[in-house]
Amino acid sequence: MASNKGASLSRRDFFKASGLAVGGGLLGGLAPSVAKAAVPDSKWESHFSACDMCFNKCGLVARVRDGVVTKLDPNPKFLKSRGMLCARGNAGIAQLYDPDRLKHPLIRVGDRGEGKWQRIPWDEALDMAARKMQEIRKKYTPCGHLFSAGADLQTQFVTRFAEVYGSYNITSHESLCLLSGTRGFLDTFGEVPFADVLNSRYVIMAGANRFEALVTPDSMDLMTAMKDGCKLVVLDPRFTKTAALAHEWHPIRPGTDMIFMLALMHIIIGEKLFDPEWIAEKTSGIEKLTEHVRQYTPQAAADQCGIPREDIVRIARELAEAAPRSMVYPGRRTSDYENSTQIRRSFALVNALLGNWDRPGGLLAARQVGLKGVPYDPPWYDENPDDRVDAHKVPGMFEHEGSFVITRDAVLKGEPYPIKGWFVYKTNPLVNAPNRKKSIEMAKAMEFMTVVDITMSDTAWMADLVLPAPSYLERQDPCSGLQGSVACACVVKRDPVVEPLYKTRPVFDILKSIADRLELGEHFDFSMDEYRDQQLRGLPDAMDALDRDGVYYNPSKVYGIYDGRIYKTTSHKIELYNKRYEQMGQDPMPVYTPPSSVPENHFRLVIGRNAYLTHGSTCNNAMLHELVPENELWLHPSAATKQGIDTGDTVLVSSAVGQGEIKVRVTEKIREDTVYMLTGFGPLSKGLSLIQDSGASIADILEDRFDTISGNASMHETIVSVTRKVPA
Ligand SMILES: Nc1nc2c(c(=O)[nH]1)N[C@H]1C(S)=C(S)[C@@H](COP(=O)(O)OP(=O)(O)OC[C@H]3O[C@@H](n4cnc5c(=O)[nH]c(N)nc54)[C@H](O)[C@@H]3O)O[C@H]1N2
Ligand SMILES: Nc1nc2c(c(=O)[nH]1)N[C@H]1C(S)=C(S)[C@@H](COP(=O)(O)OP(=O)(O)OC[C@H]3O[C@@H](n4cnc5c(=O)[nH]c(N)nc54)[C@H](O)[C@@H]3O)O[C@H]1N2
Ligand code: SF4
Ligand SMILES: [Mo]
Repeated sequence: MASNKGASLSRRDFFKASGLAVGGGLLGGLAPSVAKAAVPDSKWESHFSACDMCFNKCGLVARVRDGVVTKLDPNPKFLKSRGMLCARGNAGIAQLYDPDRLKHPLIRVGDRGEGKWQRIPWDEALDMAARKMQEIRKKYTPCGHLFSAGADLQTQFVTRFAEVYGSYNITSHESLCLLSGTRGFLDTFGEVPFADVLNSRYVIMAGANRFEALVTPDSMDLMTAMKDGCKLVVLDPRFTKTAALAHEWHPIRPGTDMIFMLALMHIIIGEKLFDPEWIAEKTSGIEKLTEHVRQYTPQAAADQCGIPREDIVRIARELAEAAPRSMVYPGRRTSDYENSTQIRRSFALVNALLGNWDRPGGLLAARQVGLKGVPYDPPWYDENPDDRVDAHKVPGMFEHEGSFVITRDAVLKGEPYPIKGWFVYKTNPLVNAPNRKKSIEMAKAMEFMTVVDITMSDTAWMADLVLPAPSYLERQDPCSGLQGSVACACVVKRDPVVEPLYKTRPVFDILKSIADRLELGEHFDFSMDEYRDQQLRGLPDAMDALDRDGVYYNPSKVYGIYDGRIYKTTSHKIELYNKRYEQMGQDPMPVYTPPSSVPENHFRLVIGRNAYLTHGSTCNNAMLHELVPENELWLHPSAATKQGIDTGDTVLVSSAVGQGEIKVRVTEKIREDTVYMLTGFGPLSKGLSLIQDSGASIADILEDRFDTISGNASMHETIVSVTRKVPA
């Protein structure tokens, strides 16, 4: 069945060739302690690690007494997070010692989703997972098995496993997060930029919330820059914490950011506020852009987005005056509209026009981190279909990320081919993908579903086999390269700071064991230490630095990376006009179409972050639960008065796909035509004890639309009605 196409060096040879012995234990020894505190009983230890309460991976020092983690402190040498550990980072202790953690492998014994489980030994669990994967591969081809993984240092092993098993069907959290933004910037600059917030003099932040949705170092750098005189202008239909600290807040009509950006360009070009030499040298398409933005007058934009014409003109002039130390902040999550790629491309174009690129205070090119990939040669499977199950539905999908919502539709239809197995690691689509009804049906369509998690998430709740993983404070991870604008291009590693509390297994160990059972063991024939040595093979000083400081910095170039270099675009320049889009039948420059209108007594439902929670994965954390015990629906006073709704009332929120009952918070912090609620509450799972019967699940209500270029989910396209529930 499988032939080793193109494999010239086996995995074992690869590690041998590099002079590394194979055969070390799966888990290496405990991290060397960084400092033994001078207390007489010497039972205190401090260990470096990297926070895993969100993707930022802030450097930390764990204070351990008698084998118990008592405190997590920021690592002062970790420049990317500017020596910060946020509320969630501090609450990592409550994740480690959470009584709701999974402690044994569990097999479903009742109906799917009924919650009847039986403990089974690890060997039996792994035998079963391997047997079922083999059955599915035989019956439906290797592509008949889907693999989904969230943001994590071990995610690369899920991808590696999926590929050697033979499936192209791999989805990540990214198609629920940022891929439309990635597309828009990539197709302008040829890469996805970082933002030099620290050195900026003027920042327009639209559709992002850096003082609650923490991204390091941008969140801290923005505060520092503002103290140094940087102006912050926020466009958000909600009065977020970022809006509260900004110089200006404009409650923009949702879905109209593109026309605002086009009007900025109208003024910048009309008033010749750009540097013609820079534009001529670095960009292509200025004539076409000039012609294109003529129609987008400040008045036309004001009529659409609700921001006064004079403000649009003034902001354009101020932004241009501060250029190139200014920016339209690129944002992070862009899973909002069906035309999000084009919306974000309009952000990219304003920056390109002003030359806010590759220079202090603007957008920055990627730096050299220096970490090496560890290559592998997956076998070839002749019986496989030609492509991913979600292929050819949108023109700009990322091959390696796919689209979760398109994949789910394909699974439900069984077209173009059936998918009957699902392996899920550290991601929770039953909470974080819109239209939960479909996710439930998707789980039900599976012949076998395995979930590797630390708690009984809603996704685990729907599985056949649930495998308990160690938390980040108990496990060894590969190294990871991180970038954060000027702050750093650095490498971190993670080692256990305490012995694992339960008989958990990291996903690396799980996949290695399954690979052995499927006679694919040669592709996992290495220990984590050996893997890390391979990653660090170009950085001879890195391991010492990691042991000494908890972080390794690559002193690479920050600015002027593109001096004398061509851009990775079709024209080899920054593309104001995108020829490839023209060839694909897409608009080569963003064309504004108004968002769907919101009927009377209806609202647009938007999503967004709270500084105390990470998506749906920390609502049940004991420390954070005290801060945010349930979710509420934000509703403007005028809308509330119309329907006789008060703060604390329970309402029914209904969309075209589902509904939920939730308490209301009447607040002026939101536009009259918009409502908002947090994700992660109203769980299906009975294994999350603190949030049982708390709040509603927004995944039940959100429609599952997607960006028509990238296939990224579009989660601000849902219109809802809100009606007061009369107490029985
Ligand atoms: N309604 C709504 N939907 C959203 C968003 C939103 O704001 N609102 N945001 C979107 C965005 S930007 C993103 S990135 C995605 C994120 O979506 P997900 O990738 O689903 O992110 P999390 O909710 O953090 O889920 C992580 C899962 O990993 C588990 N986990 C945590 N630590 C570990 C560990 O150490 N090991 C293992 N094995 N498991 C672990 C958690 O218990 C949880 O089940 O959601 C998207 N969807
Ligand atoms: N505390 C915390 N920090 C996090 C995370 C977390 O879960 N918790 N998650 C991390 C992840 S994975 C991500 S992707 C990032 C996300 O970082 P961001 O993208 O900055 O975060 P969001 O909270 O999604 O912010 C989107 C904002 O857009 C607003 N908005 C809605 N519609 C419109 C519109 O049409 N126009 C404009 N201008 N604004 C609109 C929303 O009200 C919201 O405040 O945060 C990261 N940091
Ligand atoms: S931002 Fe907070 S939760 Fe995220 S990695 Fe840093 S400390 Fe941890
Ligand atoms: Mo995200």
